[in-house]
Amino acid sequence: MDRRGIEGRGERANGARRGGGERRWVIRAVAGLGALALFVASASGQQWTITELQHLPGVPEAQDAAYAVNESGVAVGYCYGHWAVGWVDGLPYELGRSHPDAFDSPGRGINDSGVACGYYEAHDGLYHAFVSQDGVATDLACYSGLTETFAYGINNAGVVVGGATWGFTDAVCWQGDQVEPLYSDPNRAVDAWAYAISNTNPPQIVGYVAWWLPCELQVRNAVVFHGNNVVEYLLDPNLDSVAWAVSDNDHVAGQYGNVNGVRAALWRKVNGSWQMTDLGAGQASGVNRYGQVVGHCGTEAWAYVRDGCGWRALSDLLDPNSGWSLFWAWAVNDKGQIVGEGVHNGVGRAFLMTPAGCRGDMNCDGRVTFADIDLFVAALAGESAWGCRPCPWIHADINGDAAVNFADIDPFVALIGTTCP
Ligand SMILES: [Ca+2]
Ligand SMILES: [Ca+2]
Repeated sequence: MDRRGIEGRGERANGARRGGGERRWVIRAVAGLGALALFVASASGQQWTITELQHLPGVPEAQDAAYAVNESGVAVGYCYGHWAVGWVDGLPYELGRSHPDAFDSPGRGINDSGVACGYYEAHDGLYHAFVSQDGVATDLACYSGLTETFAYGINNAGVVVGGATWGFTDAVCWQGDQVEPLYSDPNRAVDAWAYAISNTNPPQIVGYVAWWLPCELQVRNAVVFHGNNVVEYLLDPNLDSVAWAVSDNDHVAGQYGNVNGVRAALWRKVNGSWQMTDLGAGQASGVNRYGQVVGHCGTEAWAYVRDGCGWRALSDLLDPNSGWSLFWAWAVNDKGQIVGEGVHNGVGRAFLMTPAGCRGDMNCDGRVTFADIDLFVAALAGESAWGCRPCPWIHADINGDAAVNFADIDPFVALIGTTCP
């Protein structure tokens, strides 16, 4: 069975204020630097680059997809019908094969050490979860009564999350050769899936639990798993919702359903409770620590990259003559790199998109200079005041807390004169 059908896998400056004296000082400091900026020529213009992730040689042509990307820009995914692949600098490699006749295998997660996870279908028709390291894949354990396993996410500690299923599904977590249920309903009335795990300590694990209703209807509830069948709901349990991704600072992305259909959702934990932002029609599959979200709407990849332009087609960020149609954006790393799937010059290909600029580079020219000061000051007025500009407002979040405020001023000043990595 092809499981792809069931997967998917704004914040203003927060108003925090320092003491009056210190506040006056930082305003004077930045205003003084701003005056200097008048004498410096500025360059601007967000330039996203898109890289085709090459098809594995010798594999029949079909749709390729990249599902995950780590902080080094190494992606993992799928060449339809084939063993799982990864890409380094756009060049493909096989993730390693734990079963000689395995086929139809997506790589679903990769950590910053390059350890990947995914699953494959064997010729007995059953799916098996695996991890792959240094070209060697190993099957993940299963427990009694369950015959199929699916691995979706792996963190930097090597903890893998996913589902184990046989007619019903338990959300599970693997550590080394141990497997533990995160949520397992003894009455088998609830299905649970875990899709993503953060690098925090303790890790945040997100997914959904779903109750079967009469007439084979199922209502899913986006949750954070705390183990031992304890879950934290992200939304009113009467609304269908799924959490597909989690960042390392309490951002969760997913979807929910209301009378207007399926909506992309971004949750953020604020003062101990989860607050949801409705991004618009569609589904969100990936999120990073800056609250940038990627996913799809209809037949197009969409994204919310915090440039003040809202949730919109990812193709808007590309040269219209790129030759690409983008279907689905699956993941975004903390550098803002986005992976997904689309069609390039008529063939189904996976892609990696890389934004120009970096933190502190407010005009996206690749350097942090005096020319960025006025724009940084403008960003301090908040995301809505920033408006829709070619370079993300979130570049002014220098300390990486997903807010832009006075706490970012000193680290911004320290970056002046540097070049983006
Ligand atoms: Ca700049
Ligand atoms: Ca910040």
